[in-house]
Amino acid sequence: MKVINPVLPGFNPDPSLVRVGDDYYIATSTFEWFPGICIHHSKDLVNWEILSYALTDETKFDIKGMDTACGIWAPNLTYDNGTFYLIYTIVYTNRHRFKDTHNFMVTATDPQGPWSAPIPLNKMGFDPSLFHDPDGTKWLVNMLFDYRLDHKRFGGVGVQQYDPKTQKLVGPIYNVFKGSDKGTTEGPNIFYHNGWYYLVTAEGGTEFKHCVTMCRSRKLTGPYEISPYAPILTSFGKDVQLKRAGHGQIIQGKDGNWYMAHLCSRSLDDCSIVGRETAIQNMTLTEDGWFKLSANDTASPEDFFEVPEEVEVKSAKSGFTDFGKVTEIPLEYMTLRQSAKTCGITISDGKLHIQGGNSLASKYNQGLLVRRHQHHSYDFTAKMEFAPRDYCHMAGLVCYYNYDNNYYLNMSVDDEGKPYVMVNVSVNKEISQSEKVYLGENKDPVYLKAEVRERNVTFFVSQDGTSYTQVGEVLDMRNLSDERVDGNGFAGAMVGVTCQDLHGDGIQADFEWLDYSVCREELRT
Ligand code: 6LW
Repeated sequence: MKVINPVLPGFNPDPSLVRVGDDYYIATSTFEWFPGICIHHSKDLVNWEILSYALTDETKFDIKGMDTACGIWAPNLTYDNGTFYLIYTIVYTNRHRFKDTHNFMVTATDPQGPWSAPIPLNKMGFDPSLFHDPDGTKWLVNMLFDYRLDHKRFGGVGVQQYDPKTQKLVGPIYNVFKGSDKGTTEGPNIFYHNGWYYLVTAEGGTEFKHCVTMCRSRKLTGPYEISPYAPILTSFGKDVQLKRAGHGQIIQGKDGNWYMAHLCSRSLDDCSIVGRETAIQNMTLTEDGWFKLSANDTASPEDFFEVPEEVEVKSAKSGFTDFGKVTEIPLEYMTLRQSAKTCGITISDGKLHIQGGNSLASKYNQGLLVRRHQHHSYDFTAKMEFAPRDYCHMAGLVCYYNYDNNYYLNMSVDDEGKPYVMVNVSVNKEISQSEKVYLGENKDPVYLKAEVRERNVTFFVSQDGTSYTQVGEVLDMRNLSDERVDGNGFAGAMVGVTCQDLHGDGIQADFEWLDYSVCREELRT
């Protein structure tokens, strides 16, 4: 049966795929978004749903004030003898020549938690993973970052033993692989099969030269030889839909076949508006003990992969959220840097309530609740009740990449107290705003809509939910992509609702429902 890629559409980068019996799990990076580390679950590699987030407790996981694209980088989820091991990096600094990359481990007997308190590991680099050697020992594997200007910044792959009893790293650090000629060696993970230690790494950088390199050795600590098929996956120089393919993880499925999860980007004009997503490829173990793509000999990512069984493809979860019918914030929605509770985002009396927070330019106390932009064409609509008392009170619908890059259809009042909506545009350091569209007297509720159609997004307002008026001009969704934001772009466009209180006298916005409605041509089931 053919399965369409990506399996995890939208901002779901750096996949770590693990199989536990008949269950598959994928952990992905979340950066400054809260909660931390998204864990998807599937029974068949076909149907996936968000199972949980691993880092939900702000007392153990504090990313308040983090710069954009810092926070949680590539996680690694493994399982051994009844315990799930989740390793991750909190990147505190990623500026100029330095990266402050604190690696931690949490464990659980159930991927839905509770997860243990974080165990500090090291700070020598990012993309850590845990290797469970068949001999019973455990080893931390991570890329080694080198700030010295006369050394390669990506200094190779470090391997050091981890002692579960003392929860400490012990013994020497072996630099087992300095990288191929592709460079930028990261995302290292090791698995053992048939007498070989296989080392899989991401190389070429997560942009358009990204690739997956594979090595093997008879000894964990090397020496490793590079596969003759390397790179075993790359989009570079290929006419493929899945660009930026890299950061791979290979597992053996319950059907005995081999699969590789990897990140990719369905970019438009080389802009990854839907972020870096997760796809799966079929892998073949060759006669001479190497892994290569099953579908082609050019290491090109395929738009489809195969599973042996016919599986019923479940229809996607509805994008309509009626707050009269839910008591918890749906798992597809996220907040920034702090929990919904801390940000004053609650559900009661059949409505979502967002306390006014800081401006969208802030790294603190955001009253903002958004979900991943997972399709190139969809409508996002919000039914809002909001009674601003002055221009310092704003609330509405936002297409958000980070604090410098977002489009905000917001409602406020002018100095005569007349309510209006307009679109505030922030693209890196350029800011602008549309003309105001004044609302009639009966301003409660208002319906706010974003129509996203590939490269374009258009905003609308209605006071009856039927007839909509355009607000501002058509805007370019490509500006909300990894490639066009200043500095690091690692996340992906998000869409949702927000409220600001820049007066300090307390204001909230209430939402009866939110609707993320995918356009027909994008429907995949
Ligand atoms: C990830 C690393 C990377 O940890 O980007 O560019 C980081 N390479 O593999 C964030 O996705």
